[in-house]
Amino acid sequence: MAKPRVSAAGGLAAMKYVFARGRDVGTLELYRRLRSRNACKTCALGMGGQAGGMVNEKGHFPEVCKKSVQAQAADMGRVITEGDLATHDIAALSALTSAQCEALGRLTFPIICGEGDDHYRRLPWGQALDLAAQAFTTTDPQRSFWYSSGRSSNEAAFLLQLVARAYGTNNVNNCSYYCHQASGVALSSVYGSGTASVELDDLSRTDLVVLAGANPASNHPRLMTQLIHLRRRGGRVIVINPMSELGLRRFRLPSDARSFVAGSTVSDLYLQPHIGGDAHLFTALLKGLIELGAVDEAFVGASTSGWPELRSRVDATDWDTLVTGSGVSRSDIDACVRMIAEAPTGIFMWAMGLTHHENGTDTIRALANVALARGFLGRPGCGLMPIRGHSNVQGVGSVGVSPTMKASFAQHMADRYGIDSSMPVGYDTYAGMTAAHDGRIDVALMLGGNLWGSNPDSTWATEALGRIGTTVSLTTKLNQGHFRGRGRTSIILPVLARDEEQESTTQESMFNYVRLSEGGTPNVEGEMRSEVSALAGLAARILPMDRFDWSTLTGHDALRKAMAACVPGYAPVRTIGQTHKEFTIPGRVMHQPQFPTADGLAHFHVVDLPQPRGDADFVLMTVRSEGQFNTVVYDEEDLYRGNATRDVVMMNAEDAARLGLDEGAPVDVVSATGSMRVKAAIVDIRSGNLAMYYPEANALVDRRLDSESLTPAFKSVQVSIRPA
Ligand SMILES: Nc1nc2c(c(=O)[nH]1)N[C@H]1C(S)=C(S)[C@@H](COP(=O)(O)OP(=O)(O)OC[C@H]3O[C@@H](n4cnc5c(=O)[nH]c(N)nc54)[C@H](O)[C@@H]3O)O[C@H]1N2
Ligand SMILES: Nc1nc2c(c(=O)[nH]1)N[C@H]1C(S)=C(S)[C@@H](COP(=O)(O)OP(=O)(O)OC[C@H]3O[C@@H](n4cnc5c(=O)[nH]c(N)nc54)[C@H](O)[C@@H]3O)O[C@H]1N2
Ligand SMILES: [Mo]
Repeated sequence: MAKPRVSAAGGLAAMKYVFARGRDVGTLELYRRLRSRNACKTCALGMGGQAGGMVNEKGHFPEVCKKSVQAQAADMGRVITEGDLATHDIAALSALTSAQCEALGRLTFPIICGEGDDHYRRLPWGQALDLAAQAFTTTDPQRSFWYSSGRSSNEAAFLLQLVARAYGTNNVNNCSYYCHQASGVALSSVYGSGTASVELDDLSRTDLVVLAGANPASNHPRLMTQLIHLRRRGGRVIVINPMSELGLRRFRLPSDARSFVAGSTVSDLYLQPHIGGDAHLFTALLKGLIELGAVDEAFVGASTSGWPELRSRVDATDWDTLVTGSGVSRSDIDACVRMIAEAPTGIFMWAMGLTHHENGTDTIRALANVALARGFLGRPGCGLMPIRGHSNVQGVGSVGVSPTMKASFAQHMADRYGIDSSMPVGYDTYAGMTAAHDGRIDVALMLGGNLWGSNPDSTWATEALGRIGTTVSLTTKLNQGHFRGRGRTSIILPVLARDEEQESTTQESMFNYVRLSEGGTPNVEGEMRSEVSALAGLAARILPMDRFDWSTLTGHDALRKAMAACVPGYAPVRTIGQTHKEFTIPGRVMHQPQFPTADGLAHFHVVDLPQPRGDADFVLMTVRSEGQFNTVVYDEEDLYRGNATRDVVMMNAEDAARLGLDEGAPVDVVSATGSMRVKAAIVDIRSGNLAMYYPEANALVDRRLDSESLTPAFKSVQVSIRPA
């Protein structure tokens, strides 16, 4: 069995890491940057902003995690030189691992690799923008594709979608299609808004947290403070996860002496369903609550619709189906039902473990059904909370980087900028990739991100991106996608991170809180420009000047005025640059049983359960380690799962014994899409289920999508294991 080097997550190992990175880049400088008034770069929990770095929305200090230190240190230090590019041809760069790409350092000048060239070379900004613009002006806008990751500012994201639409296409989308889109679709159908119904304060009042399909000990470490404080107040935490994650059992809070020394217990009950067994499990919990008489009939009667239909479906579903389908024993289900029934208030939260499935949207509806049946909505301390990924992924979506526009937003775009509201609906992320694979994309603009590493079926992704005429990337650093997922011509423009920008920027947290980042200066010298300035440079070259004077939109204040006028709920952003007053977007936090649906009610949904698992030997999920941020790998080791390297397949001890495999034995993992030779790593995971690391394992992930959210099923790949 793989033995983690630590007995609890967080704690000293995390602190040591902070000091080691400090030694690399200068401890004082690192601390100064972490404390600067900028929203934290990593997850969407939303630290920093005007209260200063390492401070949360409630003003609590210090809130720092290993992730923010990694991300911060990574933007400081080494730079890529022209010599590096001359000595490494594309073949050599393509052979680099993610960690090696990251170690190359910051990109500080524009570069290009033309059709047929075998090297990237430096070129001046003016020429880079001219060449990029030429790719846009010589094709039909419908043959272009615009993508944004979730780390960019609201100002840049708003400008990106405006430029794309003024140019003539709705082909604008962001990484949420591969992330929390299922949550947005499901929540809109439940309560008429696609984001969390809670604010940070609700977490400090609730009696119960149900945490499903998420590993915040690695991915949202600041959330651990809330869970541990909840338990100290006498509340309870239920974890639903096929894998026993060390940090969801025991965690040491670096900011709390007692927890730091002794470690804190995180969960009261830990259920390990099959991968994809959640819809069965939530239905079982609902059936149990009904049988126990624990349904909040008053809330259900007055504030919801759809209960009678759902109830008869649940009554008609037998316990055997639910127990077998979920993989959780009846006694565990009963214990969980009792805990949910005993709690006066509760918050249900989840992440990719629920969204990355073909029935992702329905699984979240099944979760919402349980919360609604207990009346855990429309009251303080209650609600539904998708644990968002990137630090500004929610803002990027709010300000319009999406292939469809809300009616009022579209009206503003038409009135102010003359944007044609009859343009066809644009490509979502996967549709854009498919169009590229079919040879229907001539030019793509990427504001951050790594589409190559994030897509399923890496061979297909390489082909798709390689068929694009010109790819234009705006980035802080180079990643594998810039080498293995390039257009025939690829142009890369170096940009500033949010804490290096001359002008302030805004971001939106998962609690619907809009923050102001005041910017700063870069720690490395170079020609990097702000994201807005790079986009504006492109806009000036491709947009018709007769319809609107686009040059008035290059300043962040001007963009904030435009956002205040166009984006629902963003009015206060108009003056945030002067007042520094951060704000919660009105109408999203739900403390009254009155919901933004047409009938004002919250809606139950009858959920069809997925078919029993096929005859594949195993189901594989692809997950993150605590040493990476998405496709960017910082450390080979996964401290919390006890893996020294990433080329492993994590499996249950009984499964390994049945296959005659010891820890470290070489195996081939084979799917319909590909095969990888890795080593067996024995962990505590539900038998019949496997885990491997993203992004490497995208070589195995097939291209099945959830038909409602259009998100790939990154966490349910059918595979077999062959001893090598
Ligand atoms: N350090 C760090 N922080 C990050 C990121 C990062 O890469 N590194 N990425 C950011 C982004 S963009 C995102 S979206 C989030 C991702 O945050 P998470 O969603 O927490 O990350 P994952 O590792 O993809 O998967 C989380 C958990 O889902 C469980 N799981 C998998 N399949 C199932 C299932 O079928 N059912 C259930 N119940 N559980 C399942 C896995 O065992 C794993 O513990 O984190 C954000 N924060
Ligand atoms: N198999 C599998 N695939 C997955 C997932 C999975 O769990 N399993 N998870 C999915 C999820 S949840 C997500 S969100 C996607 C992630 O998809 P993306 O968001 O496309 O990928 P990232 O790896 O987050 O992008 C990192 C890159 O962004 C750039 N960058 C960093 N900071 C900045 C900045 O300040 N400005 C600019 N302009 N660029 C910057 C750098 O080039 C960096 O290398 O992947 C998805 N793919
Ligand atoms: Mo994500």
